[in-house]
Amino acid sequence: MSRKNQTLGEFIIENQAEFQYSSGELSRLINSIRLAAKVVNHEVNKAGLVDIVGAVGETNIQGEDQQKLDVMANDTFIRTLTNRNILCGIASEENDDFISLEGQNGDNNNKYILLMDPLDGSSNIDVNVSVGTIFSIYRRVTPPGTPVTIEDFLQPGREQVAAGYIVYGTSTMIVYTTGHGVNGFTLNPAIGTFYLSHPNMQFPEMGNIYSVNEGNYVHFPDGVKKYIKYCQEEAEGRPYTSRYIGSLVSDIHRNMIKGGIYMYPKSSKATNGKLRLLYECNPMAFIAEQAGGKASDGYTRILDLKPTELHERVPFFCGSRLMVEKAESFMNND
Ligand code: AHM
Ligand code: MG
Repeated sequence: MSRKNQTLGEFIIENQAEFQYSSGELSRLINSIRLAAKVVNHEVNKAGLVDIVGAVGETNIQGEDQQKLDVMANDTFIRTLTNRNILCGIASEENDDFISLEGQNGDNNNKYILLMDPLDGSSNIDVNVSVGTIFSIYRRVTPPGTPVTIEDFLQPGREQVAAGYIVYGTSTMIVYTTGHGVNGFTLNPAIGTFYLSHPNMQFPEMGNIYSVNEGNYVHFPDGVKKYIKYCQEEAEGRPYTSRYIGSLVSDIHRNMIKGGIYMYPKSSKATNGKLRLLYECNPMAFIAEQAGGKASDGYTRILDLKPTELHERVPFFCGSRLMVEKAESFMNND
């Protein structure tokens, strides 16, 4: 249930009943993500001051070492989540391996694991363009009381219990799902509070935006080339509008609000595309489906893929259902 002026904190408490088996851990987890998001938001907002306070690797006027923002975001999320003792494991796009957390008294009794891309699109920071954080939460599959193993992290995306993203944009938003629809909260920076601004977000079934790095066109498979040409033809409401920020979170966020398709296909240069299944595609696919959209690798539902390694990449087509289906039909007929 949502109501006017509802804060994220109130929303979490009022909707806790929807978390099956919940003993409040998932609520505490979302609360911790909210806290880390505010810290990262504060740092990202200062990024333009780098010439004044000192560049990465230098010491600033307060005598603090400047950290790269993606490293800072990674550290902030890991520290905030570890300190609150609600997870048994974390995997991050920034770390080679997963981290096993012991929990209180070293008992390994926590049941959730989290995977994240702490600062996606970070090459956009230097030019003042939106970046984001993406997270994905699962229940562990190995027995409680033992250290987590790789099996806990290599679950198909359909097993996610929650997923979300934070967009550090013209305003900062948290958008997340626990499998009961998608809700978006906007930060009021003056008081540091997220308010429910986008209840029950829905991907329009059809849209007129296509988002893809067309610079890679010559390297794309024929089906993708044909679909791009289809988007550009003059017929039945086409040509569509091309919009590509190069920040996955922002591109998907815009398309979810306006209607559109995001594509990062495989190419002759990158045979599995670029995006990471566990940190980027699965959480975005869960959100897209919860909002009535669709996500696939061009042939197979993203959430049905069985991951084989932590940092695996997959081609990604995500957005308005009818647009993704159309792109798939071009791939299948090729
Ligand atoms: P990153 O995790 O290294 O930031 O890369 C992911 C980003 C996405 O946000 C974005 O959609 C894509 O890379 C853009 O890649 P490209 O510049 O190849 O179009
Ligand atoms: Mg990324």
